[in-house]
Amino acid sequence: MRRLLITGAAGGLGTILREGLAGWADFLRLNDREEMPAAGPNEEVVQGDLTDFDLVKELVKDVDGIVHLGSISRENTFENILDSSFRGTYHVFDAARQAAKPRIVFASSNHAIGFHRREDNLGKDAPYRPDSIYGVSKVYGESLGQYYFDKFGIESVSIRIGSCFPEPVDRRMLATWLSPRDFVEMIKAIYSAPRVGCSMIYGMSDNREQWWDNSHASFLGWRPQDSAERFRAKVEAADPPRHWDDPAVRYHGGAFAAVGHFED
Ligand code: NAI
Ligand code: 15L
Repeated sequence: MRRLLITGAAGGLGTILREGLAGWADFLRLNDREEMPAAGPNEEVVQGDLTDFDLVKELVKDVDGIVHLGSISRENTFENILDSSFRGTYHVFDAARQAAKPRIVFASSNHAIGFHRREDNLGKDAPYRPDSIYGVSKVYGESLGQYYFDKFGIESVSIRIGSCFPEPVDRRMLATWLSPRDFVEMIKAIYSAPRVGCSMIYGMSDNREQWWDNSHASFLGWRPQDSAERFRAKVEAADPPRHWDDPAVRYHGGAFAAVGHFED
């Protein structure tokens, strides 16, 4: 399973995967609506929008897997999220159905469960509690994965990514941080596993503070190697503590849960 399509390849995570999977993947097809660096060996770069279904059908041809990162990656207007996330994600799953049913990784988010309180540790059966329209779009993407598995047998893994950046930059990320290295290794594990069915895994490193339980996903054989702990002193010095009942501290989703409706 080493011929992969990566959508959203010009973005932060797309860039991490492009570098991290080079040499491991046999072939990477890279899509984004923004410009991307030119193709290297065993790469193909295709600029275009996921709202174009004909384009998406071309993109999924001849691949074993799709890492679907392409979407607006934070709260935005409903119209923008409708096009980029709802429409684009449907196109990816349905094009996969019409092709050879490649295994799909869906970049979900902690904001699908962002309105749970931080004292509550969440496992695989935690009810959805989206903290934004963006979070609702991730609930929808996870549901598409379930539907396309139940009806058509398309395997997928939804990763509820915490905060995947070079390093944690605030106190919340001491719990939610997923190191780029752990993310790359997670993707390799997903495409190396003999079967994944329709699964969900939380995307966080081996941080001291843990809000999410990944024991149900141990079959993937993925073990995070990094921890946010080595950044604690730096983060705490830069980010003063807030009251525990501040909504940005009370909920898993942090600021996404604390702010009002984007379009007001
Ligand atoms: P990003 O904003 O850096 O990259 C997203 C890319 O998707 C952009 O390059 C954008 O041009 C592209 N894109 C958006 N709509 C598109 C469309 N209709 N057609 C083609 N390309 C489109 O975001 P980042 O951080 O790389 O995140 C990637 C994915 O992971 C997103 O789906 C995001 O929601 C998800 N995620 C990321 C987290 C993180 O910590 N970085 C946390 C949770 C989820
Ligand atoms: C996300 O879903 C966003 O894509 C990312 O930019 C961060 O805000 C992340 O969640 C987070 O919760 O830190």
